Amino acid sequence: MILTHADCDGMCAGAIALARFPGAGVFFTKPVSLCDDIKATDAEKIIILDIAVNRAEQQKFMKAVQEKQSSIMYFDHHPLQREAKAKLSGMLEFFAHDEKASSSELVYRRFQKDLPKEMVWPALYGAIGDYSEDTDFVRKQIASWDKRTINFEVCMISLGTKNEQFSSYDAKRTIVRALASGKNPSDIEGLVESSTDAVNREFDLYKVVKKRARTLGKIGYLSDTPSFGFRGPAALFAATATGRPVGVCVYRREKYLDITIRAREPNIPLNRLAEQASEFVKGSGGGHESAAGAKIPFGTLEQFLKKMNELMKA
Ligand SMILES: [Mn+2]
Repeated sequence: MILTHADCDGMCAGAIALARFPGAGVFFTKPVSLCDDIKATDAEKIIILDIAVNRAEQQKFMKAVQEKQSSIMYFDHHPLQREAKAKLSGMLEFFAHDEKASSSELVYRRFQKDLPKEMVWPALYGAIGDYSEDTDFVRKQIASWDKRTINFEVCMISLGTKNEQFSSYDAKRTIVRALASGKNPSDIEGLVESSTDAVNREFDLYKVVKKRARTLGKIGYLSDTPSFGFRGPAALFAATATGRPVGVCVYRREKYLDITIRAREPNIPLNRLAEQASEFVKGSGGGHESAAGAKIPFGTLEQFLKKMNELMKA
């Protein structure tokens, strides 16, 4: 059984694992449901891909792994403390963790010798789709192919799945199976049209952000993001439209504010900002250095943004 993340890197990593174990089932999960899904999975071998283990869930995760009879392989690149990393290496059948590389790269490198060499394409798609292409592996591999073609195919996955037609787990499983069978993303019926549509909607979103974005210190922000599906670009556009280094977009959920954070400049550790600023307003947050998010209580946005500014000065 393959338990993977439903984003571009997760789908591509899933496809590579599926190509290696064609009989496997593919199940999409998230950090919050990973432990329960491990417990509920009845399989000889479980491969976990691209799912972070949040600090709060670590004990539970280790317990779930230890209690499971199945052999478990785990490939991930989300931030993890050194002690947890050492402990996990001791209890898993195989554990690959590298914050610099994508999960697709990590799983491809592990199974490479048992796969056709074209299976490196999904590894490249996953890496580029996850902004993790700055590795020796990707640089070396991409030199063997037409970079523009690879980038085109990445966009079919990352943009094509932004539309409703391809955003369900079932539709994403179809993509994983197609990639595992050696098809290209552009071979999948409807995916090219879906990507084109997503691009058009993204440009429309930019127009909205340009009109509505406000600023607080070094942050450009949009407090009423119209669609949750485009939150990464919306956050980035909020920075771009206001000429600020950091952009934030806020999406109103039923019980909390969903915050997405992006930056236009390098070396701003967004995950640290998200974690500390959200803790300050009794929320939670984290992510990658260049792409982070948080959940905060209603009415705390201004405090949250002020704290982020404060942390950036420090
Ligand atoms: Mn990933």
